[in-house]
Amino acid sequence: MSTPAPGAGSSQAGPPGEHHDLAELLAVAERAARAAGELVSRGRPARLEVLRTKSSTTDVVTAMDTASEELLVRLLRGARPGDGVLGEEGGASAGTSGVTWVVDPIDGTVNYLYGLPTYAVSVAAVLGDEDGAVRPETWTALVGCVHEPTSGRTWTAVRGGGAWLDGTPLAGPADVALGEALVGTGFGYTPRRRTAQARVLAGLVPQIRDVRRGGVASLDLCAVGTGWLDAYYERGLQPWDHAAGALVAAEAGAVVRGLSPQDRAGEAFALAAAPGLAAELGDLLEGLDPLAE
Ligand code: LIP
Repeated sequence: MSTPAPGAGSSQAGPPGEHHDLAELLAVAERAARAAGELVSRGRPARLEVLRTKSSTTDVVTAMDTASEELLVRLLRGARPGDGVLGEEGGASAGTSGVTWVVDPIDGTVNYLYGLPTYAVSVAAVLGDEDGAVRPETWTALVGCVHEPTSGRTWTAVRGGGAWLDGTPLAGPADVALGEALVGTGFGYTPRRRTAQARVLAGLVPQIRDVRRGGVASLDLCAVGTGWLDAYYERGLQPWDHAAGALVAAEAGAVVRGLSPQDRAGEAFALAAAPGLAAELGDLLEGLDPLAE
């Protein structure tokens, strides 16, 4: 268990009159993420079968994705029965507390399917908006935990309280010039979307240090917060892909936004970097028209 987040004790969060103990939420998130990480790492069968596919034949779901999400839901609802859950494999279930858990049971499913060691369990607690909608564009992220089972590395973050890797505060990304930037990104699951993303990447690569494609959005966002990447961007992320990692990056000092500076990170686009690089990279990406199919 990482060091409790300083300043994460009981504090006013969300709309007036709401009171959520951020330290409690973080402890619940980390316990659940670690338990699910234990399940998927120790329980991975030698022959891992694809249960079904989603947006394309390469967008896979394994039995471990499902088992991990079932465990996460059981632990989170057991600890906080009044909370809602929004999970990659199980859809959504409303709560009464105003808090919703946004979970990715295995982020980096293709890596996990192939036996690659980089994948994560991502758990975030968010407050929905005044209408009760739970959407990245309007939610208030309260706490986040990204756990990488193979290394044991665990990133945590608390709204307004900071971000940590295994209890050590994160220094955040360096504000480097575009030409020196190591930039992470990712690709969707359909040929049409990947063609568009490759076009944008071709326009970007000559102007930056280099690209990294890890296949795990939550870890890419944590890498920005840890200074292991200077920036990360991707189009088409699902809420569970970025809910926790975006809070880690933001609490470590990164700007986390959509394509335009005034846009929130969401499915349309997500970008994370130090302030100066975020502005420079964002301008370059806007010029490459990344939302055109
Ligand atoms: C993955 C993301 C990654 C993206 C992949 C995939 P999944 O999530 O974390 O950034 O590039 O295409 O969407 O599907 O493994 O949960």
